[in-house]
Amino acid sequence: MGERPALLPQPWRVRFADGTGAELADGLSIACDDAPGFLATAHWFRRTIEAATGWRVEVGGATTCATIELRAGRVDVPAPGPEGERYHLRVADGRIVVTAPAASGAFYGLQTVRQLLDADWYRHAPPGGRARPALAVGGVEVEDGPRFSWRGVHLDVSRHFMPMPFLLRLVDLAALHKLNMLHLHLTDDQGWRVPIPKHPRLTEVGAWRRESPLGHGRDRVGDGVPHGGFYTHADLAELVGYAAERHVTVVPEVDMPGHMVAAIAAYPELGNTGEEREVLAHWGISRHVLNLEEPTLQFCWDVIDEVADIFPGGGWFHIGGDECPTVEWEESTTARTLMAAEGMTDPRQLQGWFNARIAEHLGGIGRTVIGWDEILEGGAPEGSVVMSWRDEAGGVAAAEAGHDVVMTPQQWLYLDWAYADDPAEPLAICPAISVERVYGYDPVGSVPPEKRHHVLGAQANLWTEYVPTPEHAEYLYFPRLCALSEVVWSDPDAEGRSFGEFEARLGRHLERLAALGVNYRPLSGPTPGQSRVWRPA
Ligand code: TNX
Repeated sequence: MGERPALLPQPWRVRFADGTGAELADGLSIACDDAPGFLATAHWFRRTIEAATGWRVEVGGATTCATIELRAGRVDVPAPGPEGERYHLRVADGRIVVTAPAASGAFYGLQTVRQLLDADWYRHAPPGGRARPALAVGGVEVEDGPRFSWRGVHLDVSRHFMPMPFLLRLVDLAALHKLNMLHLHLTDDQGWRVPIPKHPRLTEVGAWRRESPLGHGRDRVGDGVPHGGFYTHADLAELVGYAAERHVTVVPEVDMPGHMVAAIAAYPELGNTGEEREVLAHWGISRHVLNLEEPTLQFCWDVIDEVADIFPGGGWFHIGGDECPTVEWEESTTARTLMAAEGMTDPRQLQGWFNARIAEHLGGIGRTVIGWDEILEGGAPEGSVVMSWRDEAGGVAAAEAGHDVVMTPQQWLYLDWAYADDPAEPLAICPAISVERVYGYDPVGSVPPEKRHHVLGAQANLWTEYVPTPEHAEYLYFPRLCALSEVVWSDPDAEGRSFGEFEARLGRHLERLAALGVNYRPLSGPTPGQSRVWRPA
């Protein structure tokens, strides 16, 4: 018997048995209960295994002679997250049986089965194209389920456009860590990435910028290289479908009323001055924001309708709301008139007014508003979900006020920060968040016990000002995302839980990421190629 498989995220209950539990071989069959989504999940697994082994795998209805069985059924485990995502897995007596109340649980059970196999089974073809030999799988029993319902990863595709294959790969990588939310930041000052047929200049003009900062943004040196891109509706529909097959919900964000310079560049009438502007070619917070006139609200509603159509998004719609300076409003007659008419005393209240109008529209199309914690300042719309990014205080205040909360505090979960305050790390927005720091984060730690039910979960965010390529995004995500998966999935009070124990498992889990060709940061630090600093061995 070799080493026990390193399961990650750590399941709530695991009992390894001695000896072989089952053997997988060519002609493997998967029997599947007739419950919603189970068959699709079985076929996802079949495709993965066929690609890695060169075997023929059959999927059929319930039978007694299949090696793998997917059964619909109740699972008892004290994990507080959604029951449907739980699973029970038993490898014994020549069979692998996954029982789950819903297809998402069956999917997670099968992700755990993959972790019982060799790391090489994460590859896309068997060695040399010859079918793999049979594989003995050790006996094991797992009872598992999530700690939180929101287990998120975020990607900013505005600051740097990320090609479709990377988005699909990110879904796969998230799902293998049992993460279930992909938050896409689709618009910002530096680029608009989703076509809106009623307003074609958003992508014709807004998707492209003249250049990007070279080196750190504060140095104000441009690289002279045009950058941009956008997804088509067919691309985004593919992403949504691909994600759904892997039980990942894609939540779209259209950031408003600040972070809108790309839209204002396309349509200057959306701004407060009517001046022509270019899509921003530097980073930071722009003072140029949307005006508060009715046609501009109508524009936002058009965008929301179109984006909501593409992304069912589990019913959520992220309206951004962060970093919106009020200087232009203070100088605008329309905004000042509005303040007077509404009896407002502070220009911050204008953003609350704007949010309320937007939330009313989203409510009308059956969507729940999510916003960054700044939306609390003008009075967050009732029923909105708050993403607490500046620190945890916004999340605590939101929970106190009865809002649901997703914790994404930058001091723990901003993966655009460097791993270490070390010149060998590649250029990053700032230092430093280690794998250990992410692992040590507790999403409810700062929330009073009687308000903790408002915490839906946590999410790691990747802003891409300093992330020009998918390879670099992978470097920043992994292995910190592995640590996040354990924060949002596993039992925080498990016996023997420690960073040392996690790190040992992580070391072996990285073999899986290596088989997938992920450009992760080794635990010992960046390779010379990753750090872009020559350090002779
Ligand atoms: C703040 S987090 C922002 C982003 C930047 C990020 C850089 C948030 C809601 N707004 O626009 O990209 O800092 O870390």
